[in-house]
Amino acid sequence: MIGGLLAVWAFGLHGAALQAQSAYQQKVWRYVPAPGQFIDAAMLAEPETDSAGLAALDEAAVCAFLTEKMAGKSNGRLLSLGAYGGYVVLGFDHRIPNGPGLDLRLYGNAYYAGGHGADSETPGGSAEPGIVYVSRDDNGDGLPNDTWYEIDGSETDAPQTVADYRIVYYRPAPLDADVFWRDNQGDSGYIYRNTYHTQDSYYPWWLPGDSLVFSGRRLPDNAVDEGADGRQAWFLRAFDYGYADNHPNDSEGALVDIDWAVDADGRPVSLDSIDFVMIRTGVRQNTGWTGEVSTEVAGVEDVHCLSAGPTGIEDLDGGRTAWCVYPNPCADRFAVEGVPARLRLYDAQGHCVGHRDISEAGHVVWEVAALQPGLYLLEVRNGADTAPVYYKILKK
Ligand SMILES: [Ca+2]
Ligand SMILES: [Ca+2]
Ligand SMILES: [Ca+2]
Repeated sequence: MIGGLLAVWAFGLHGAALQAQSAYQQKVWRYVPAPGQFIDAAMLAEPETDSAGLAALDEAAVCAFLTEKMAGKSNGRLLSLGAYGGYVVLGFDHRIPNGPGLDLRLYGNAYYAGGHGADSETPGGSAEPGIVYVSRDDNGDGLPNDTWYEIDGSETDAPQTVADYRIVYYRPAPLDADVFWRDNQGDSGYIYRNTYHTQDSYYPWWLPGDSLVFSGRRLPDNAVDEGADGRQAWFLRAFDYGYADNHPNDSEGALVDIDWAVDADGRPVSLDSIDFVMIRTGVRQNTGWTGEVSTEVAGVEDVHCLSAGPTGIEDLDGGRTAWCVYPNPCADRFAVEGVPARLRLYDAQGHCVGHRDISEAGHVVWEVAALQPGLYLLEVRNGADTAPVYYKILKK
């Protein structure tokens, strides 16, 4: 019933027309990968797309396709960002609060090798760290054209880190040649083709221009060849914290805190919420036959959204994603975002202690500082005839 209503109730929130709350990204705003072995038409278009269709691709078409695949999911598509610098920008259907503790879970394909788990001295196995940036739609136009703040990860000040790195990749001719690059540190080299990936080009051919320029922080090389007797055996160590595709998806290392955001001078900024997330391959390293280190992104999750996975908060919404209630537990206030609804708050004795409405604005902040600490039940009803859904609210 509610699902049916949601399908027809578009509502305005932060200037965008939305239908339901999702914990996961709803839009791929930008996808600008660097060259790499996984840059492949198979990632960007339906399999039946013919060569004329592939030739006609542009960034807008690619982003529309990826949005369709990735909206509302953490497993819709595994996007490779290519070698150093390649990036993706994701948007959401609601403003993500900087809640208590960690806020964003970053989905990639990192894993630990045997004996190299989170509690070991040397966590890692396959880690391809990507730098995370967050942004708020401060100018209110709904577009990711505002200031980006870097998440200050564990390697920001590492000795090998280069703060002002810049690299240029040149479109190869023919397109199936190795891709030449040159950086601002006096180095140059190639993204080499290998025998495992034989697609037409490793260069993102649909992007305009004869070269691609990326700049930002370059993280230390994290891959070590532990092979012997001429055999390569690459171990990609995980950095401590603060990066994408660095620790496995279900580990704490896959989470970051919006509190870690810093400005261009490295000073902490205080963001109470964000609207956009950007992830960029942070390592520029070639690992022999296994190719370049390239960050993968499958999704970003707002862990405070009650439609999210396990957060330690019981979701009595039955898995429906109509509303987002945060933070929970709360101290002075909580917010509810979602389709228009009638809200009632009940204490543990079943007494109604207040009511509110979510109007077309789609957002209500409920001050609860005066209430006794304890468990409350939030009733949410989005139509006179529909059954209410309930959220447990823990007031601290
Ligand atoms: Ca936080
Ligand atoms: Ca990876
Ligand atoms: Ca904006």
